[in-house]
Amino acid sequence: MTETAVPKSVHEADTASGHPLDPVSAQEYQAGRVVLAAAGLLPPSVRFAYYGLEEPPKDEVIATEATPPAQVPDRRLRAFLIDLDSGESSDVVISLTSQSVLTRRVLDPAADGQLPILDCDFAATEEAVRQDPQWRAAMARRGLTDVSKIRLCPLTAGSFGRPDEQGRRMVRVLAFVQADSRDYAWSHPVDGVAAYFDLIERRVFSVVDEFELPVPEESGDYEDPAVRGPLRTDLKPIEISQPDGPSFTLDGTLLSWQNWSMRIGFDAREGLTLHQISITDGGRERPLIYRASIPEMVVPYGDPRFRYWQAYFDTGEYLVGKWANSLELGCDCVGEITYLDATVADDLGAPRVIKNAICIHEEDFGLLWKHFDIFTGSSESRRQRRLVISFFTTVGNYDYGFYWYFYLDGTIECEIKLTGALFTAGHPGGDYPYSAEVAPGLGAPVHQHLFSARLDMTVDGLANAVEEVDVSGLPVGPDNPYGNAIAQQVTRLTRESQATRRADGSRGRTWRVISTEHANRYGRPVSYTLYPEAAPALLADPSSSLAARAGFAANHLWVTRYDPAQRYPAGDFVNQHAGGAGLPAFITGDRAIDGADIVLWHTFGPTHFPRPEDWPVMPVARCGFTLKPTGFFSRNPTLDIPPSGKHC
Ligand SMILES: [Cu+2]
Repeated sequence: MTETAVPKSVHEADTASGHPLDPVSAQEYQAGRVVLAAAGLLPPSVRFAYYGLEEPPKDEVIATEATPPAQVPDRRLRAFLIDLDSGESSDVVISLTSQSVLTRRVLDPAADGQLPILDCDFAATEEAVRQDPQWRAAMARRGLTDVSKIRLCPLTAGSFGRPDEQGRRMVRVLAFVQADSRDYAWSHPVDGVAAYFDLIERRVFSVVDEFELPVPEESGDYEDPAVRGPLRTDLKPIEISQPDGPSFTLDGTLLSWQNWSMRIGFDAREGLTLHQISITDGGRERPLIYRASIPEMVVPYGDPRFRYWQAYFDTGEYLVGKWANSLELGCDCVGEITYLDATVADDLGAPRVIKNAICIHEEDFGLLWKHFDIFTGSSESRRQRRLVISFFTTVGNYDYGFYWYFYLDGTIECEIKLTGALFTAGHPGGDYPYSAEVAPGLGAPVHQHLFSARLDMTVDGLANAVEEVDVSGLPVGPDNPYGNAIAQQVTRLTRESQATRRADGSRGRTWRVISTEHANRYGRPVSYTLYPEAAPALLADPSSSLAARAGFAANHLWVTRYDPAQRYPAGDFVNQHAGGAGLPAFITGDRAIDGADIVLWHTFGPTHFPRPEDWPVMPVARCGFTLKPTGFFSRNPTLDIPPSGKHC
């Protein structure tokens, strides 16, 4: 334990500031249940596959703030309800203000897709599959007769247009051996056999048994001294202390730090959401991003054998926010930490508080700037620091940390930390191209982690536009006789169809979000630039089911005109959706985006060929993107940062 401060856990009562974008409180979830029950929508067989805030449209929120106390927007909740007996799935929006059901749409699962996986689907699947005679026979053929030692993963099924799967709410189930309650099951995959399970009929309707590979035996239990060896004893403590406390303030959900200001939100589906991010400059509050979140991610696997269907939309199918961890001071976070609890709903729509779900703190981040001047002899340096807002979630085998960083110089970064257990398979030996051998006979198939950031930009107001900026060397010519010229090529993206772009590291490609109303003192539009990492986009063949379902991941950049209904890049109902929803559908109207209220959607993330060093637990891998002010300020905005010590 290296922390010196006592954690401050901010509880729900403290955060209920009455702002229209505040997360749903426990009382509100309960009040919403009363409205739904009164409407006859909650018979005992109904479960909540999602339950959260239906945010008011942007113009209503802005109007409320412009002339308080103008009419406060209607407080609305959205619920995805599924009847476990009939399978009937519905999307319901209710008003807490008027205590009424506003809209209710019953889904046609064959066309609309299925609602997300429920908490109860995990236990129900394991229990039922273990009883299935055909699956048991497949296990017995592999010498696995004690089914109590087999753990099962209910995995989202995708959509392959098969008649026996059409409209059926289902999961595909892979098995792992767990010899005792401490055994690390991911070490022991049972490959070649999958149970296809109907979640409504609660039965296995098909067992696929394609091949046999020995179940790998080597233990991966990294907590076992026999596996990890003795712990090191030569790491001296590092202590982080802020004797005067942190430099930020939290007023309800309003977070202020240095010149930054934003509201903190949390949603069962998206996890952390940031709202109304602005920066004060010369006494003037300048809006930057109305809403920032990571509303989708997909993890498609690249092994074409019987696990070809493996692709998890952790956000749209499993709801990453719902699986948020309770963070521990001194372990997950060190230093002067402020925690916020998150309140989500369980399968019954009852509130469940995740203690310490959101972590807020400041970090020293090395040098901000430094110069020794050879003419004056002056030597000055300043320390950079950043405000960190984060949460961590565990979806099945993987653990993901979502981090937003705000820097003194106006830079914003989003970073995802990927860690946890690789999803494993048997390894057939030899140079099998689609999987790495990470322990004897244990394979870790290649996969991608593709995240989609939704950035509802408001750079100095609602009227924004996007320019693609490439850089290249110019050929020798009359204006470039020595061939040293380097220039930017700037392309204005004026329509949605034109703004479906790929990153290009060879051209240093960036995207600049400019204000079409405000210029800087050089007469050029004020702007913020998105710096992508330029890793591969979706690698699945364009004709594949996956390419249709994860259409958003085909491009690194999309720009759409703001529409409050367009929130999820793979569509509202991702689970078993046949494809085409989300961003590809959003842009079919090919709206004009020049000088409009626009939303940027950015796809990023690693293509992961696992290494032996990623096993048995993976050191954190990182991915993300950066937003930097580009002529947003007139000069370096940090000249007023004081030296950090008297001797500096
Ligand atoms: Cu990975």
